Amino acid sequence: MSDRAHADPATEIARRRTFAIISHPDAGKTTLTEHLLRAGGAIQLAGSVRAKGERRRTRSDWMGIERERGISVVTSVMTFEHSDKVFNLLDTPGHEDFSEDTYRTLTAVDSAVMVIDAAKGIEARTRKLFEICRLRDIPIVTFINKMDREARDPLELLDEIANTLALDTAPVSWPVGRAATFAGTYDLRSRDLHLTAPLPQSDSRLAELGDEVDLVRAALPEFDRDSFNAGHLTPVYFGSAIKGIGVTDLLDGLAEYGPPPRAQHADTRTVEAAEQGLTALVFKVQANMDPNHRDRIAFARVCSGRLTRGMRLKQVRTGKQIPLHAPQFFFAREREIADEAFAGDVVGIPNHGTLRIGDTLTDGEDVNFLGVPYFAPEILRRVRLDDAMKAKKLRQALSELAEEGVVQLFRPQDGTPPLVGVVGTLQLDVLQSRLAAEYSVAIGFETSPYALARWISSPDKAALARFVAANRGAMADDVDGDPVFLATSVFMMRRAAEQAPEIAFRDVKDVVREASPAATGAIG
Ligand SMILES: Nc1nc2c(ncn2[C@@H]2O[C@H](COP(=O)(O)OP(=O)(O)OP(=O)(O)O)[C@@H](O)[C@H]2O)c(=O)[nH]1
Ligand SMILES: [Mg+2]
Repeated sequence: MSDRAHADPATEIARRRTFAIISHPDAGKTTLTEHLLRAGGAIQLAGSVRAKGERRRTRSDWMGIERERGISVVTSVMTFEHSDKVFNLLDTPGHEDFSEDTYRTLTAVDSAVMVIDAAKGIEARTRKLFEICRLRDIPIVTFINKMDREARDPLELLDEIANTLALDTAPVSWPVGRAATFAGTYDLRSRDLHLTAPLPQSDSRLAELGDEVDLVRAALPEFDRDSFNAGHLTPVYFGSAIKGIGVTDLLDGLAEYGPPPRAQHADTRTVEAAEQGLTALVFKVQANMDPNHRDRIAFARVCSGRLTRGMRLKQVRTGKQIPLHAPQFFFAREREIADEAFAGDVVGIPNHGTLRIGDTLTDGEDVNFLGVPYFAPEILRRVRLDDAMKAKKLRQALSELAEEGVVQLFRPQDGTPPLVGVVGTLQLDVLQSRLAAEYSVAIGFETSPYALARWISSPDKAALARFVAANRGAMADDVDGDPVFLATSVFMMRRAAEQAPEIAFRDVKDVVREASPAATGAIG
């Protein structure tokens, strides 16, 4: 990321800003991402979402199905440098069917930008994502978007945030004009106007601004860094992502007070960002980003220490040594070799399936980061293969995509064809579309007799073995080989649980097997 030879780690860590953009679908996360990159000087011309048949596209929605449908399906990672800060930006999908991907991403960030559609206010997914951020002590910056359209009153929106989220709001900027006459923002701290074009002194928007600012100053708290870091207060920006208004305000704010890399919780201890030893957490895997080379990238957040190209890392789960030949910084689909990276950075590590979501990588220590969850699927389907000649290819493709977390895969122990499990049906569409596009395998889905899947475990290994033997026809292995019990109905699941009180049936699995129930339960 930088040319500085032998950069000082403390200085490097202090200039990292690693954040996710979160919200309800369609609030404008990808559009904001595009304009943040533009404001950061990272790209010349911002693309737009759903620019049909046009060459200029957004960077972060790069996958075929994302471009066809104009929605984000996976988190996109972008690392760029601006005003002496290194930003690692993660543009998450808003749709709840992809919430696992978003939740995993939230294990890798130090703050989040919550985007709100100014006409709609706090929507259901935004609220849920906010709650997850709060559980994880992730400070929130708010961007009220689409001010170029008919919007609700700004004070009313601030009220709604404060009331529904129990969060103090400190506006940092204020909108000048509204909807069609939205002309820019006023910086409440520096008192500078950031307008798209100069306004004459006599413009009524400036007079209104003066009155509103007096009111806002009297009624609302000023930005306070400690309250923000503690999660009690959110700084609020107004703007229009699509017009690039208010975006620089936000970027400057993140540079100024966005929290630098924080400590991360692990099973044996808390790992501080400033520690010398290298630790990193794999929170995302993405296959086939480059259609010409069937590659597979594990995205890891560096949690402490300095990562350098050529070093060997220990994969704590297996004890294996992983050579780091070509770590990469990503810019959506584009990439460059990372010679070194520091705490806060997100690096892509090409591999052939060795690295899994939830893996901890270190320079030797046996420590496992917590909090990368899998949720029990709501929907189970059997995969129907149209061309029997492709059975082997399908098997491999399903494993790869399941390791990536596109769907969950359950292989019944009685040898019947695999089941795929999803939280929402859009995941099935993504599976189908990616199997066709990336593996040339056409599939359909058939109903499965099973409705529920639960991970089972027990401290009493003999009891577990007895249960598995007695229920062989309803047992499956997940992608890690962990045992899963399948039931045809809630009633059947309950009955099985009553008859085997020594077995725990879980609907959340933390990738770290022995994580405490508290660590997994906090995510739901
Ligand atoms: N008028 C207006 N439209 C906007 C603005 N920002 C985004 N949009 C539009 O809103 C739609 C959704 O934008 P996206 O950026 O894809 O939203 P998203 O939050 O990334 O959506 P998901 O990733 O699918 O959750 C697109 O049609 C955008 O062009 C804005 O500031 N003003
Ligand atoms: Mg998006």
